Amino acid sequence: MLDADLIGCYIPEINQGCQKKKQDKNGNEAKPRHIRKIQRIPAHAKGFSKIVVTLESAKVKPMRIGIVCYPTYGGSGVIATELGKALADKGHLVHFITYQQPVRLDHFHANIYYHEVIVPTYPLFDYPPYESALSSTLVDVALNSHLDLLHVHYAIPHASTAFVAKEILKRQGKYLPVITTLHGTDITLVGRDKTYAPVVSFSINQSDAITAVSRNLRDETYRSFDIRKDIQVIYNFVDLKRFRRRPLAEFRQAIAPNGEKILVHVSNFRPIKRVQDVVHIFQKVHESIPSKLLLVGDGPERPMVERLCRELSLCDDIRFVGKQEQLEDILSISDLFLLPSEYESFGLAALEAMACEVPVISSNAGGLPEVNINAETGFLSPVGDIAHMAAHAIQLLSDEDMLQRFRRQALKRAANFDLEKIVPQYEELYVQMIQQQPAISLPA
Ligand code: GMT
Repeated sequence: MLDADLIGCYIPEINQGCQKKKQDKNGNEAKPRHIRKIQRIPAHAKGFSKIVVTLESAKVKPMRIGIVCYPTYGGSGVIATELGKALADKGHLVHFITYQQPVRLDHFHANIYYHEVIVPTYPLFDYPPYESALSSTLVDVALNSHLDLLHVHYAIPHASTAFVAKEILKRQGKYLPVITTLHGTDITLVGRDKTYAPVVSFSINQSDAITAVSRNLRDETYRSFDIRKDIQVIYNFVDLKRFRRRPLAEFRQAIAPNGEKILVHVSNFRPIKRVQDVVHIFQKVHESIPSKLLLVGDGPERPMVERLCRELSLCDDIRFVGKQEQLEDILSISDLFLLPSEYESFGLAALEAMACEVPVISSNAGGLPEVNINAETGFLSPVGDIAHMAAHAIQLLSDEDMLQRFRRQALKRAANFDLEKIVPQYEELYVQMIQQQPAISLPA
């Protein structure tokens, strides 16, 4: 195992202190060597990932990347964390700057650093100033870890805190390009609220690059705000090596002992997810097909959903399994994924299901039609049309040939969003941002 602090010595372009400048035979400074590719050796148990350095050349030079995100179970935090891990695997140095360790950041990785944002309290503060603490931490990390760029996920309040940090750094002679990724409710729900809108609009416009996770979200952003910059669509991604269907017969037997079909829903149980619709759809399916429903996740709607299960006398066939790390195992035993959301900018949960060969019954809201293809990888219905969704679920579950075909098609579709295809799009954007770095003149 390499010492985390020494890793830069193995990547000459990163740690100048460990590198002797090389000269060619004419005495000119030699171009930097191609970086040595870092490979990750799978750890045999949860814990440490080993890092080895090989001499294979890679196309992109290593960068020092700061990532800001919500560290909780939300989709934006998941994408930000998985992106950081994938970038670290490719040899970049990744610095997470968050108020708590991101949930999917569960392994040691020599190229990953974690900086906790501490928000000191004071009797005067009814509302501790998190944004100021974050901006100050960003300045500190950018200077001391020599960040090349900052990538913030979810506009509120990350885009404005990044802007403040960038302005402070500029006055200290450091240029820090800021990339803002819009994820969904930061635009469509919270961002539009007039309490936040002017700041959201201003700070998005101040970002050096803006990305949105679907065409729908990009268009919604242009509709809602006066954005005078290009918004690049970079879709959500899935790690197909991790999210793949595995034969877990014993697990399946434990959940569905009599060969019942298994339906699944994964979310943070917020009203926008319409989890009560999930239960109503299941009720109709259950009336004609022996079936079980797994509800994965937790959130504010859960008490109402539990009450509904009791009212409909479905408690024996619906299991609340809470927040789960091994999502791929649950998806591996599932036959159908339900996502009747009021809005989804993309629907990462649906993509992860499709990668595990689980067809999706979803609403047609937001960016869902960009992921779930109607009558191919599942079915789309208008928001709230429980009868339509249930009818399609019954149709699929009662036709084994059709179900198998949809499963193959779901996997094929998910492959378009493989991590290996999407992560390089972020890398290319980073390179562009670093290359367009303007000269900074210090204030007199
Ligand atoms: O709102 C949520 O459900 C969580 C939210 C987030 O930002 O944490 O998820 C959003 O971002 C995901 C990753 O980009 C998308 O896949 C989800 O569709 C999106 N959720 C909504 O738009 C409601």
